Amino acid sequence: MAKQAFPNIPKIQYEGPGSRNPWAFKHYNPDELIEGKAMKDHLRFSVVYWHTMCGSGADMFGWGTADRPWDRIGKPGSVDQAKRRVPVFFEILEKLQCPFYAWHDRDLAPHGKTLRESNEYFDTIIDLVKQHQKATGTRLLWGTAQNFAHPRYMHGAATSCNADAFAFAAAQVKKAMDMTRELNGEGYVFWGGREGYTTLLNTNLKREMDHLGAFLHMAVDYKKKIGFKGPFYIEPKPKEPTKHQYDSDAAACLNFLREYDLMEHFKLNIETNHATLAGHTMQHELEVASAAGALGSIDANTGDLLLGWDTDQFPTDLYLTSQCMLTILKCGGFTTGGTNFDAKVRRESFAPEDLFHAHIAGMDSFARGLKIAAAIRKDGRLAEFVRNRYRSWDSGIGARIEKGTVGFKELEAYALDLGEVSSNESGRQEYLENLFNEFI
Ligand code: XUL
Ligand code: CO
Repeated sequence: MAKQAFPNIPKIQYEGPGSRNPWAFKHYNPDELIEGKAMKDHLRFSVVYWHTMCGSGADMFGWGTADRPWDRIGKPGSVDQAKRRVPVFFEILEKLQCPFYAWHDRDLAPHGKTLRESNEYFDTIIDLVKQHQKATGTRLLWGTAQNFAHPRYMHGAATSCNADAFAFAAAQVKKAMDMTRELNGEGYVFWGGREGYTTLLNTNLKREMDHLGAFLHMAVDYKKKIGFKGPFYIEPKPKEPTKHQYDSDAAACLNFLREYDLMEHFKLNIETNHATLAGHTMQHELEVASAAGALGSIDANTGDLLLGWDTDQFPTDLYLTSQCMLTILKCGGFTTGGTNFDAKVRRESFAPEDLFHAHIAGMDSFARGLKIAAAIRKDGRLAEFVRNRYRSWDSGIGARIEKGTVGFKELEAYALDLGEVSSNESGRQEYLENLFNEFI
């Protein structure tokens, strides 16, 4: 395939930490073994189509700034423009040595005037994407339907007060699932951008949540019908665009899935900026998902804590990436999921090559995070500290509580003879923070 969008950018190769070449990885060495597994299989990097190909740099106060030479010709929002973007995207994937990517239906192909027309546009671009997947050996990490941008979803999609909007959203998800299967996608994501409310004065919360539950059950039924084997993921986010989203954080999603008997069909796709909007750290959200056996995939980005909205920045903080990788390694690593850069270059980083700088930075930061996390695990002091901290549960009264062989009556008798709880030890937070720093 013709590769002309970035003629001056070579395939990005690993050159090691001493390299000063901006077009090289300093830490991401795809085949290097970490804990006996290649880095590329640990990290399973993925580029998103929406920010990378469709991001214009516009914000609520200003127009787009992004310079994208391949978008300069032809009509904006046309199928021709959508076609021109496909080879550019796959050139980026290949040059970054990025094995996966992700899309929304409507960022690959434009909205048509009718659903039929939209589906035709989508089919056309999927055909092209399929050829490029084959030619480059890249794979689809997940597909999803964009059920939040169009005015028809002003009141929500699956949770709209208008049943026609629900039906339209169902038709869109059905088609997006068909196309995900067509491209051998590894998974399928649900992010409920408009599934929530802005005021409770006009909202029947229970009815909306019931509708969302019914919608997801229909998706499960359809998945079985078409024989799609990959997992479904829910992506928690508390707000923006809505004031409150029903999938607000990992715990709320897990509760929703249990309440509507959907737990076995879904895992979570955890995004850093969404975690911080929910008032949590990314590691908290990962630990919550992991504890429920539901950690599926991550949207790797970061927010700006001073701004407080979903800035979707590329993740370059080594504490963040090390903490993520520590939890991910602890729970056995990704299976179908991956490290998906749901991130966009800054409005000021408008040049085409910034797309490469940004992804190289994210990939190197996660590669370092992986190496740091593996070194902390090999050292063993952190895990040993935590294990030791809970040793009172390994024998004696602790073991009996965990086994469920004692109740309040027995515990009262035990406590009456105890005198006082005199065995507490320091939690040593500062010591552990410094220990973590040894590896950064
Ligand atoms: C929005 C967001 C979405 C989902 C997919 O904040 O993260 O792009 O990842 O719909
Ligand atoms: Co996301």
